[in-house]
Amino acid sequence: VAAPPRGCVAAAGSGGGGLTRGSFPKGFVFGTASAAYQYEGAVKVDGRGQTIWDTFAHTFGKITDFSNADVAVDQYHRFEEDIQLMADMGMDAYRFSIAWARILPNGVGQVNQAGIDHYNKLINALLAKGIQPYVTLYHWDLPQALEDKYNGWLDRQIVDDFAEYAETCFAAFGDRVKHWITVNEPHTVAIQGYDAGLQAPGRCSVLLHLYCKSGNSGTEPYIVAHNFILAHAAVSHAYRTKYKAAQNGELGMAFDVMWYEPMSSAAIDVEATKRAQEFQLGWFADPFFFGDYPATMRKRVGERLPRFTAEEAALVKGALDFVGINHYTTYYTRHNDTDIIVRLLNDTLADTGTISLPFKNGRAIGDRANSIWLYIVPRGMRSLMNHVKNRYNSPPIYITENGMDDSSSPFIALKDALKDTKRIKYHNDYLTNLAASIKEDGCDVRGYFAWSLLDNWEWAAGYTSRFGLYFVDYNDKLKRYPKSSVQWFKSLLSSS
Ligand code: PSG
Repeated sequence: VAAPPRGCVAAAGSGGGGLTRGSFPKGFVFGTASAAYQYEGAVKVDGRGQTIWDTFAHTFGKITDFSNADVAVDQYHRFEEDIQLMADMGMDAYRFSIAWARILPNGVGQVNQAGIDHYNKLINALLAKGIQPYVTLYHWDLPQALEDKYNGWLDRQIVDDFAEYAETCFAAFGDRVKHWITVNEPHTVAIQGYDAGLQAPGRCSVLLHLYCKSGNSGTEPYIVAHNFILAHAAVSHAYRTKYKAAQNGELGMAFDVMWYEPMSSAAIDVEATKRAQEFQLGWFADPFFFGDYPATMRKRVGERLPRFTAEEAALVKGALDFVGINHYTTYYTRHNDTDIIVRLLNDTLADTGTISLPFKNGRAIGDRANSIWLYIVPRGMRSLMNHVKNRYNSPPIYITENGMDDSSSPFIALKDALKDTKRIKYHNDYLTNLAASIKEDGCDVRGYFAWSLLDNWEWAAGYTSRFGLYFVDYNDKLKRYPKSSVQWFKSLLSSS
């Protein structure tokens, strides 16, 4: 790996707030984040079963650049080199996901020892460098066998099967893994996988979303959401009754949460803004803290919103040990009268009765990254932390993802791609707001994971988006090069 470029970046701490380790509480954890399907490659190696993302990526027309993640950034084979890259920055932790289909190629039943061996090696190599593993059990790569058998997350059977998989992981890795994230972004899966149909398994109402073969955008997102919540609760119960005494770890979920600001000061827009957040974070977090979905959701979704039995509610409530937050951006929200759209489209967005946009009076809310959805609004981080603190009575929080992407244009020279001053500013400004939420507002935030360690396969955007602190050269053997942000993190993490 080339030496970090010199002279193009100011040292950490020189950005506005003078950020140092000391800006955060003692023991605050810094790490980078990743996901199996976006990183590993080696999809046919060592007995790995097929997943719904293999299927989706290989379906013509689903991925922007017609790519797939068969090779990705080959972390399956290069994890030792990549762990050294983390160590070079002084990172305390690494968030990665386990591919369910490497552990149980058919989703349930026969355990694949080669898969267990792989993650043992990865975990041990991390610990040997003093890097703590934060392990996601489900980052979207469902074994295809379970999709084929009973439509995956649409069927209640998934709750038991996910628990079987999770327990296999606790038994194999729980002596060393103390932080588990059961599910990454259940909300994104519900919306993108079952309402818009833009991600695996690519289901949506056939009538108005012509590119889906089957689905129902008005019911299925709520059903899979319900099963995600029940699955976490089942796993949490199993962990607490069978593993916690010996392993003493913690279980959370990683929620995707944008911040919303009202489009105008009109009461109707302020109300809509609150509602948008209830349909996003509230949908998934309220059941864990209050035992049920937000009342607004019950009112607007009606009988399409599943119910928890008293027994289930008791199991769900209190089942989160920490709240994981994937936060990237902030939008403006206004009321949207959807009577007609509801009848026609009948999907979850229509249910919210809101519309959220990154513009107000033609002006963008902030600078844009490469992804069309990613606008840079650092103050949103602080507002969001305060929202979580106030609504849920100060739970422990980890920022399980935060970051921005650059474009992957082949016309950008390598040396220019490595000068990611915009990314440095992004992390500096979001972290400054995060530090203020802790020190000035009393939010209980325990750690921060930058998305992402390396450039990687960005789902439907394929390789067109570069979220990494390290650049990956897709034309030259996947060589890794530090961007300027690597030096910035290194300075921050070696400060006191
Ligand atoms: C998260 C949040 C938004 C869009 C996509 C994501 N948002 O606010 O509109 S996906 C999330 C995911 C990870 C991705 C990463 C960047 O967990 O796998 O690579 O963020 O999109």
